[in-house]
Amino acid sequence: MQRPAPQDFRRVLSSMCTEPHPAARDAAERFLATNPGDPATYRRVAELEDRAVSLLGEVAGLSDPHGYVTSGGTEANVQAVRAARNRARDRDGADLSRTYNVVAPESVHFSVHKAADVLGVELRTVPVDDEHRADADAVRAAADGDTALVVGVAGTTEYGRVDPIPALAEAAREVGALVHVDAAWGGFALPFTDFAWNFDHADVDTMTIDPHKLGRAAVPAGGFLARERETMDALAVDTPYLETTSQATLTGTRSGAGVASAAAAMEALWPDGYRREFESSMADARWLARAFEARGFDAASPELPLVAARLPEDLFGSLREAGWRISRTAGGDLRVVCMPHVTRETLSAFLADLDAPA
Ligand code: 0PR
Repeated sequence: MQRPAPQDFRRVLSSMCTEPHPAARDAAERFLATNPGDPATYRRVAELEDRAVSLLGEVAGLSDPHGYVTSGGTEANVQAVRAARNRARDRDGADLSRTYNVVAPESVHFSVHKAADVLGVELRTVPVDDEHRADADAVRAAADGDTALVVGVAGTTEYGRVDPIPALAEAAREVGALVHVDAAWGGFALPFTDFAWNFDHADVDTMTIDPHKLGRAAVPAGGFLARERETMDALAVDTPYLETTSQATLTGTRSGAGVASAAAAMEALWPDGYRREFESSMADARWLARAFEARGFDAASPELPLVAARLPEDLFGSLREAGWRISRTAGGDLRVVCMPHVTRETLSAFLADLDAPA
């Protein structure tokens, strides 16, 4: 029987996954059967996780980071909401009848909706401005004494926008809430920009930053970072029969492949490799946005390597039929995510299909 093969990445234009770096692929294969959920037994992978967290801290401007390699951005966002709710409860005397809320821009990833659902907190989403960025005044107006967490996105899923993190952090502090930055996708590009987004730039408590997106690790490898030890303590449960006696992760058995590949990818690429990839993807994104504009399609000027453009419905459909793996924003714009596998050659072929008379 023929061995099944995955699809290749050549026509994948709207995904946040990409080809893992060769060192990350190799590490994933070697550590396939290890479980960082039991760090005392699987010590080698536990050491790699410490290294991965320390490198994630470097990327995110945090010199003494706490955190772990999650199954993805969803788990990291769930944990951020969970930690904030638990810390608010501890502060307020563990009143389980009180409903806390999370304030976030409407551009927040749907994983935060899942988090609110499973954790029994109220999610208050507020409108974004004309540039698809969080409006700090709207966040301030929605926050109150029951706000456990304010979320900002650094690299939004649909438009690649960066929210005003320092202003959001100020709004959070006014009501005593914690601050979470979702840099799941943007985190490995933002160090090479002038945006204020990280732990060093603002009073940020927790962050999602995913090696399995722009970090070029194998799936599954998300990242959860916390400034304070207390945040991890707020997530920990007792694990009496393991060699280690508590666990702060959401999943139990975890992928050693993800952890090892995250460490390997960052060892190989931080910072120069990521910088080169960012510069080339950013140049491609700007080039593509201009190409859309030249054809009369509105395209927002990219801030990170993601281009959103207004394409007619039938054209979008025929490009999909031509085999392009493309998706749209909720507002109907085509989104092209310039991941490392998306080359100028690929984009030229895409434009050639777009120009071809139907
Ligand atoms: N936060 C942000 C800002 C995200 O963009 C995403 C995922 C997440 C959190 C959740 O991360 P996980 O999917 O790792 O749990 N954004 C992509 C999206 O929803 C995920 C994706 C990736 C979708 C590859 C399709 C795909 O082919 O579009």
